[in-house]
Amino acid sequence: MVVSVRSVQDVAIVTIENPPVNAISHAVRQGLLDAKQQIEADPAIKAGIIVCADRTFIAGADIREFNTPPKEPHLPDLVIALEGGKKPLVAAIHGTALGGGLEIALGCDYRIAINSAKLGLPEVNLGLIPGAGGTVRLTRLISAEPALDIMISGKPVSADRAKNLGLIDATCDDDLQNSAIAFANRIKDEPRPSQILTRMADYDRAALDKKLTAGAAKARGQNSPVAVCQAVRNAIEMSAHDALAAERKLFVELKSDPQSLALRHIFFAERATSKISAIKGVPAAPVNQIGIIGGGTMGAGIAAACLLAGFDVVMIERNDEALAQGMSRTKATLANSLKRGLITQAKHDRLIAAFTGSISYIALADADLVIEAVFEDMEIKKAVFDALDQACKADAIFATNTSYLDIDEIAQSTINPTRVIGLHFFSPAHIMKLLELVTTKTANPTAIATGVALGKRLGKITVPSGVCDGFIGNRIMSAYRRTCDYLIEDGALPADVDAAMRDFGFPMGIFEMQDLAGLDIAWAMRKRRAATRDPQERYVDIADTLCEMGRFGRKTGSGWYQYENGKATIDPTVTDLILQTSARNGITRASMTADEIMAQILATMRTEAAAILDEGIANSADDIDVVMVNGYGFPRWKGGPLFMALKP
Ligand code: 3H9
Repeated sequence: MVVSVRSVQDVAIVTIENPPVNAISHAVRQGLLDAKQQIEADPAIKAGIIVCADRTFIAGADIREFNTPPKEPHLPDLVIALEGGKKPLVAAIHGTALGGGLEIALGCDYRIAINSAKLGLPEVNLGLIPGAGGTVRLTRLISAEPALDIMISGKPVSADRAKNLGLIDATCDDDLQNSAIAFANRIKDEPRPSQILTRMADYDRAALDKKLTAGAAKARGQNSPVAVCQAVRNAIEMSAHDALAAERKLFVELKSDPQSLALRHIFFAERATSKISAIKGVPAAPVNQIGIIGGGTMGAGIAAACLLAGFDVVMIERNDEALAQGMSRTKATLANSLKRGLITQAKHDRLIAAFTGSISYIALADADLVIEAVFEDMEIKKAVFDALDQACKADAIFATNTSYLDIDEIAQSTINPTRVIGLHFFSPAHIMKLLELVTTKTANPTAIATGVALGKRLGKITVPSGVCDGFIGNRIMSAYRRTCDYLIEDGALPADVDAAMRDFGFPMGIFEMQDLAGLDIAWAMRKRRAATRDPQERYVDIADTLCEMGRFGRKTGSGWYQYENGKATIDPTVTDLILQTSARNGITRASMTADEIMAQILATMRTEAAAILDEGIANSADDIDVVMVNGYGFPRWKGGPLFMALKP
């Protein structure tokens, strides 16, 4: 029974138990409707409470059911049924009340939440809008502006904020169920509050209009934020009955919108990446202390990420000056988190106390896991791993953050290659969600399981990858960057390629991105590889020439573009260089449309992805989509290059 009813004197307690997150499946909808009817029919019952078992209140409609024909009772009708009747209902919220979960709570007369609870309508993240009256009830209950903020951001609010907004009526520290029973006993004989649909919280029309216009403009080609704006407008301009009908229509349309299909695909794909069959049932090694080798941008960022996740961290650098710089980079990140209110002063101080540094590897004697993030040079890395072999305990796990180097070779240089894995973070490491877990030929299941567990603790999406040049993400990016070099030699200009990518939905184009990251690192790598490059392979040397001119991107004021006060402009010098290069190589330049540019970029991504799958580097096409969406700016609402190919 996913929904059960028991009573404590004259209060009925309706418990939903549908693990893992009490999503509203057909059985839950039917169970709740039956429970409501039972409460109404039982003369001994004066009020009811809806509460959930396990870790959370209802996390929303069951997204998996969206791909099957809808079955009665439908959620909007259930909410209306809860709202009607003679006896008051109280929603008792812990964990998260999301989407349809919050809509059920809005169908109750009162909402009480435990202090740690979060409440939100995140449908926009799935390419949808709330479809069970949420747009209308939330807008009318807490006012249009905050309702719009909640729905358009998709971000949940804390119980405290929800109380201030009037979204919930009471909070409690713990013992939610007893607090809810006490609450129900207080209100059971009082007149029932008016239904939310009959109310209309005050709002400032001019401020709201500004927000609605800005919200729709920021959508960048996404349909659901625009639909949210429309639904909020409807909620204040139409009768409740009409606004509910209009919401339903928008929801049903969006459910079959390719953007929603893509976002739902990514939602499940992200949760599947770390379910690796080879480590099923294998426990992770316990990790308390993490060593970080190198305090550069990556090392310092990884240290901050580990501290924020509650680990003790020891940073190792080659001398006192480098150590001081590295540690202050990490501390600056923590200070920034404090400034932005993401952590409290007490937590900040705890993290600082958990952070130590040394110029001696001996300080790693107790480290359970060490992550190396030094300069990308095989010999330097091997020297680091040699030092780790000497200093660390026998069961410590070693990881390298290399982006390109052969981790099998690094592993083989150590005494025990089975404990070596790759943990490829993305910059800024404490923010970027993606983590590539590189599994070498020799890595043992415990080391891999520990990498997965670490990713989870850090709040990352961990995607396993085999060893190859660039692993999954950088390998695909190198391939399409090469294609973009061909495109500019064949007739496009960098600004054409960048505009095509931005129009497609990338936050920036490949040339803008190179200018931001700096052109010098890739140049150094190309020079290292020059000797082994296939002379038959087409090679475009425009980026090399830019570097020879000292144009390393934004940091030097010029690269593919010229920069003034941070603003990029097209530089005729670069345009001339491109035209001359085409002429020198006997290429007749031909203009290209944005669609043609994107078709070539996507085709390259797919060809490289197919090779990656063939070689067993990635476990699945979905994993590749997750990497491209979370690490390389591929628009989430298009689902990834492989999803697009399968479901255009
Ligand atoms: C909606 O409500 C529409 C309505 O307005 C109108 C309808 C008419 N359904 O994320 P986790 C699974 S739209 C089905 O790893 P966490 C998830 O796949 C919905 N399954 O845990 C995973 O399965 P598995 C609006 C769901 O603790 C497992 O639960 N709601 C759903 O890191 C654990 O998930 C949302 O968009 C679902 N709704 O985070 C909320 N949710 O174990 C979406 C989760 O097989 N959910 N699963 O891999 C979340 O944001 C997070 O899952 C949550 C927990 C914060 C709840």
